Amino acid sequence: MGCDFRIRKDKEDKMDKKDRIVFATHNKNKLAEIRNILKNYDVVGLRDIGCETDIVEDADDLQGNAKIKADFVTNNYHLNCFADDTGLEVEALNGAPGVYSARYAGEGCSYHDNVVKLLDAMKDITNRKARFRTVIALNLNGKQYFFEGIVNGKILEEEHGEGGFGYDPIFQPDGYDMTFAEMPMEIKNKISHRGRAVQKLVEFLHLVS
Ligand code: ITT
Repeated sequence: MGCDFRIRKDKEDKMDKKDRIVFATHNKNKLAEIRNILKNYDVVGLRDIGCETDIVEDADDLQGNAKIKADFVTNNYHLNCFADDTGLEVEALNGAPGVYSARYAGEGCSYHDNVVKLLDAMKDITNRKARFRTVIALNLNGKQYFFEGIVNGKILEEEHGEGGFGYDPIFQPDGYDMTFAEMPMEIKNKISHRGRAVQKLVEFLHLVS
């Protein structure tokens, strides 16, 4: 009986204990979004593992940058890890700002500087079609996997909403009459580029666990 109890307790402890996975980001907004989606995992950020390094993302596409970040953690900390890179791709600007979305208005610029620069670049453009694209690189037990998520929409002519981050106040996803910055996080997470890529990651993690 004592033994039965111990087995049951061990099982319960195991069920309570969430699998830990590193999300290689310093971006608190992204970490909060992902924790909200991956509720069954103990998702920790770079700061949580004591990594203060500003990992240089110098690849020329999203997949390359996601790989650089995930590999940095796995090579230096020997942990399972995933990393994402996201770009806002505007059709009339031939896919810009794309892989340069974070520093579109220059090194050290703010989210608002980027928004202002994009609105200015598009002031005479009527084709407002754009999409957010996320690529996730996952390093799991010595193997590497990639997942992609896309959301189509358009760039508005002015900012709307206070929520979200980055280009959210000017991006309106198809099928909605509000920007990402006007939506509750739960809705954004369901339909967003990152949400969709993470959904694929979650399905994969369930398959392999
Ligand atoms: P890490 O590299 O530390 O993860 P980051 O801020 O550089 O964080 P990304 O490379 O993923 O983030 O994204 C590049 C830029 O794209 C980011 O700085 C934002 O301006 C924009 N961006 C990313 N995800 C976004 C989202 O969900 N909504 C609006 N803008 C977003």
